[in-house]
Amino acid sequence: MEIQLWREILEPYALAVDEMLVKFNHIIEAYRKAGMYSPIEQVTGRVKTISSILEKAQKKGIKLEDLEKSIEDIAGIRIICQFVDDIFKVVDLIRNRTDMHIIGEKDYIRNKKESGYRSYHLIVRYNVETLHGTKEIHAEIQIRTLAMNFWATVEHSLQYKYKRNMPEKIRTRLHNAAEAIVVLDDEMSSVRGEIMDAQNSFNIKANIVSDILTNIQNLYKVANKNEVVKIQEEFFRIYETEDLNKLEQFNKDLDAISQGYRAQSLR
Ligand code: 0O2
Repeated sequence: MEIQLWREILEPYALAVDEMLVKFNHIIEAYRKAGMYSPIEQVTGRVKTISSILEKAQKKGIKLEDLEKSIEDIAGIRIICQFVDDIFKVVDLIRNRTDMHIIGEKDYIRNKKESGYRSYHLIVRYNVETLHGTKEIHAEIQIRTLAMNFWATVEHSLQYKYKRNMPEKIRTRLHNAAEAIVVLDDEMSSVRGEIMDAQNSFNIKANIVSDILTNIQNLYKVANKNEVVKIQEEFFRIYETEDLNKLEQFNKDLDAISQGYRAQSLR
């Protein structure tokens, strides 16, 4: 097949990956802006390379004309979570969306693969708008924890290095490492509450500080400079106490002062 034709075939998949990345990143941002813990830690995406598509087609005996129908991971999204529970939250989140329809599911978390690989896979139907109209494509979404991703990345590189001849010693080590990853994920889940509390208060504090700084910046335009400098000094003093409640109260007081100035300017 000509390179130009490949480009045309892959274009809608690239568009789908770009769009889905924007959507998943927006979910992360929305959670964080609301001062909430995001079940999605990070998201990446890729379009399968032509050589990788051809390799898979050859391995599975897929005809060239059936490529798009039979290879479901030409568009691939990888969602990384901190904890195993988050993976199932993300699956539900995707299940409830109207722009991605799940048509296939593989739970390699509860049923890990022979290799030790763990991850949750979804195949979704997704529509993209092209110059020639709406095109329905399939995309694979892999959802896994940071620890599972670490294992899969290392194992994938070793698979690539040894092709089908991975030495038994390395295979055994990878199996042992996969077991260790299960223990690590379990341990992290058991301290999840502690970790999430710390991360939540970090996000809440970041949002309050950002509000306070915007308020102070706006006050510079309307209030007496000396008064604003005093407010700023008071802010630094409270900030250093690391007391979230005091910071929250200070933010409310500052809102009231700002509203007062706004009311004055309308008179
Ligand atoms: P790439 O290079 O990541 O795109 P199968 O017939 O079982 O071999 P199938 O039917 O395509 O594969 O589906 P499966 O098993 O869900 O695998 C799809 C993708 O999951 C793979 O894509 C890998 O990305 C990942 N994966 C599956 N098994 C393993 C594994 O043992 N180790 C690692 N590191 N990744 C795995 P590709 O196209 O094989 O590879």
